[in-house]
Amino acid sequence: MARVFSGIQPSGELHIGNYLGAVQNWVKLQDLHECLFSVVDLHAITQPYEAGGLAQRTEEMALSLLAAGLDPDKSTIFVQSHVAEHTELNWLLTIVTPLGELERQTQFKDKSQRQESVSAGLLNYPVLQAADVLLYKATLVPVGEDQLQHLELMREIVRRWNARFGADFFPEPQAQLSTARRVLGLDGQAKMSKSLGNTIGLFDPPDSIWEKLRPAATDPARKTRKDPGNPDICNVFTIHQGFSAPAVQADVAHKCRTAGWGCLDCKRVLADNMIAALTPMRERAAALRADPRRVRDVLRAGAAKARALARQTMAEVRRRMGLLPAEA
Ligand code: AQP
Repeated sequence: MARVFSGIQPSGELHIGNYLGAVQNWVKLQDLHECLFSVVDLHAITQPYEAGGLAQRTEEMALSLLAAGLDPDKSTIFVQSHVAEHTELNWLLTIVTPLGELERQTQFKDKSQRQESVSAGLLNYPVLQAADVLLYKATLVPVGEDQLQHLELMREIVRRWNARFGADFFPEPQAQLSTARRVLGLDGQAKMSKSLGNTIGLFDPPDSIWEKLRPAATDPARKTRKDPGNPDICNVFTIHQGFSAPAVQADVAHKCRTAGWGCLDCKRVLADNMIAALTPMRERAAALRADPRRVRDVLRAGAAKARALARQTMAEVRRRMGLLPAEA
């Protein structure tokens, strides 16, 4: 049994890109491994944000994860800032992190281009991510494709830290990708992203799902109904792979390649399958909203469990790095 860690930022509503790229996989992994999942609020504040709404967004993200199928009896679910050791380990890992590697990260370059003033926090984002995973000595990190470069850097940080302070103390974590590793936004341009507003929310009602899906970009080479399409480069097909049964996917791919139907026909089938999968989640979210104490209890218990593990790791990290113990 591996130990699994992954996180999600409370930077907006949970969308189908997050779900297909990561959360759907988390739900499966909790039956196979020891899992910790965190709402990473300290990551979310590396982008411009409104302090007034952060606490509510954090709670809403936790609620969304429960509605999507995370089970607190199987997984440890908690808020990153409730376990102070994340920031402590973050600082200690910066010592072995090469500045050049941080500046080379694609996500840093992309996100810093969208901001007028770029903070050191945004540059440091992958080091905090390394701290998240290493604090629990997790070996498996289920993420979308956009996080692979950060995972590579995390492994480099492990190698450097281990070489200097203790051979094999931290395991090298492995990324685990889902089948829908990169869901594009509905415009077919950038990746589907909370902050870009190109999403379908996990709890969108049926008419809104159809409204958003109907004009969504497909294979650009398919200009008319008679042109055959290529499902391998069609974002709508990527979404089919997350919501439609294998036999339906095969049928959809065949009809696309042979121009057996139009993109709108394909989207109707997808909308039906999405609505069938998402309706129970929307209903669970509504039930949780009616009982806010439930989410808070889950987060309190999750933080207590995570803190106990984090403290063990930090005691050893401090010792290996030569810090004077507080009680000495
Ligand atoms: N479009 C996507 N396709 C596949 N996987 C995705 N993920 C995010 N977008 C896609 C995966 O979802 C997990 C949680 O992501 P996150 O909230 O930590 O940060 P993110 O990747 O930056 O997500 P967003 O939606 O793009 O948020 P903002 O706009 O705030 O930056 C990760 O495992 C991610 O790979």
